[in-house]
Amino acid sequence: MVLFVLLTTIIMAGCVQDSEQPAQETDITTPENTDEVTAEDDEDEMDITNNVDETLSKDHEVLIEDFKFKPTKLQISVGDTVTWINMDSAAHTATSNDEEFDSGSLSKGESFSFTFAEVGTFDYICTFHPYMEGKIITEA
Ligand SMILES: [Cu+2]
Repeated sequence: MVLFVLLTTIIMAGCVQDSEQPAQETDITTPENTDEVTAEDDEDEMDITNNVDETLSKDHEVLIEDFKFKPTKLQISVGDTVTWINMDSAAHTATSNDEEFDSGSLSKGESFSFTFAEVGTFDYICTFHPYMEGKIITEA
C-alpha cells in the first residue's frame, strides 16, 4: 500500500514535469519580437550621428589673463568661432592687425566672439597694451 502511494506520487510528479515543458517552449517564440526592437534602435543611432557630422564647427576660448592671451597661438578650422574672455581687472581688447576683427574695450568678465570664415594667419593685439600679442591660424 505504501509502495503504491510512492509509485503514484512519482508518476504524478513525472506528469507535472512533462506538462511544464510545453510552457517553456512557448517562451522561445518571443525572441522574434526583441529582434525587431533592436533593429529599430540601430537605425535611430545612425540618424543621430549623421546629424552631428553635418554641423561640426567648434567653439574655442582664449582667456585674457595676467596681460596675456591664453593660448597665445591658436590653430583652428575655417568656420570655427573664437571667444575671448577678459579675466583681468584691467580692460583689454582683441584687435586684429589687418582690421579683420576688433572686440572693442572688454571689462572684466566680458567676452567677444568672432567666427573665422577665411583661411589665413591673423595676428592681433590689445590696443591698450600693444605688447600683448596673439595669433589665430585658420586651416581649411
Ligand atoms: Cu590689454
